Amino acid sequence: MITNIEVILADVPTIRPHKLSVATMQSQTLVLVRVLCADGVEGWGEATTIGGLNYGEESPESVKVNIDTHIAPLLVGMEARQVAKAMAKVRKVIQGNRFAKCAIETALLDAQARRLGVPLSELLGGRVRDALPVAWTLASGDTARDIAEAEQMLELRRHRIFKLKIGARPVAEDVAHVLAIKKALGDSVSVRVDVNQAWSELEAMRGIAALEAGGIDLIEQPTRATSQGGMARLAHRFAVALMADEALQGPQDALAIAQAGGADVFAVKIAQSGGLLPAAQVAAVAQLSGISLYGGTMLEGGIGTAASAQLFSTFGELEFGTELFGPLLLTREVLREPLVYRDFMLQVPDGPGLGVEPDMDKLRELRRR
Ligand code: MUC
Ligand code: MG
Repeated sequence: MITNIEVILADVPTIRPHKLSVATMQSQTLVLVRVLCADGVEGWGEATTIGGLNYGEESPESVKVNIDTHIAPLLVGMEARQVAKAMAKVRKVIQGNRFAKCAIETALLDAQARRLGVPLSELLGGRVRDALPVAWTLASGDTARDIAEAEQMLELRRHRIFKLKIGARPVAEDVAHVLAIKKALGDSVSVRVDVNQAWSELEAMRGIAALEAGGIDLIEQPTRATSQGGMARLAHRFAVALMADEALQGPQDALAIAQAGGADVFAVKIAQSGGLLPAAQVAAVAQLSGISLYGGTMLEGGIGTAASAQLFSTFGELEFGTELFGPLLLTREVLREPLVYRDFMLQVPDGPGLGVEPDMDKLRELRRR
């Protein structure tokens, strides 16, 4: 039986300012959910987002208040082993709140997998890979600093895929910044951009043409998430891969985008999809439609990153890799044992459940009071 659900907010500074077109992050608010069960098993989930309400429509504070006030009372007293039944109740009664639902579903699945003594991936169909390629996001805002950072990552053998955050500056300036980095790093690394919706369709036509000519591999969410027609026209016009991120808020969007030809690649995000199982449905739509997969992040800490890794490990095809580097952007670790990044890959934890343990002493110190 589910006996208690707790939401913990913890503010952790980032290792450097992280500049997106929608926000500059100096710190990240981890949103962690802990579900306690009568049999002594507990499960953890994460609902971390980016920049308060700058990126998505749920904030750390709204997730906490909505779980505490509306979602936890629905679940306390229900059978903890019946995860699908519990989530069906939440999804029937609660509108929206995809990040909150994801954290709850993750915690329930973590608890159930621990009970069964298997990694969470085994409840999601079973893993087909034990390690995932991981991109690093260059977003210091400074070209020389980004190049130095990328060179350091190559040297450490931590990342050889780089995603550049652009869209805050005029198109020509952004293109010059990206192409300077591509030129410095050479052809053996993959350089991609994420515009986070900043461009108009006309700006996108100019920007994408120049980036494609410069050897950039992937263009993420160049235009407004709501402009499905625009993305479809751009995807039709250019050979370079276009990826949907903010436009993809669950299986229904996945189906609509696939039917409209609105993307070549899906950035699958567990929280943005509304949970691990809806995210698996997003991936299934992609696979059925010939759309490639990429494992996205909301810059979560170790819990959400492990949960994402458990799901992405089950994807047969993962052509564009993942960006599960969230914990590496933070100055503090909240797990007892950090996730392992080695040889350009994140090792998918193989212990029961998420395969990671939160460090309660560190969380006590970091949590908001
Ligand atoms: C996004 O839009 O993809 C992922 C990496 C990063 O730096 O920001 C996020 C969000
Ligand atoms: Mg993105």
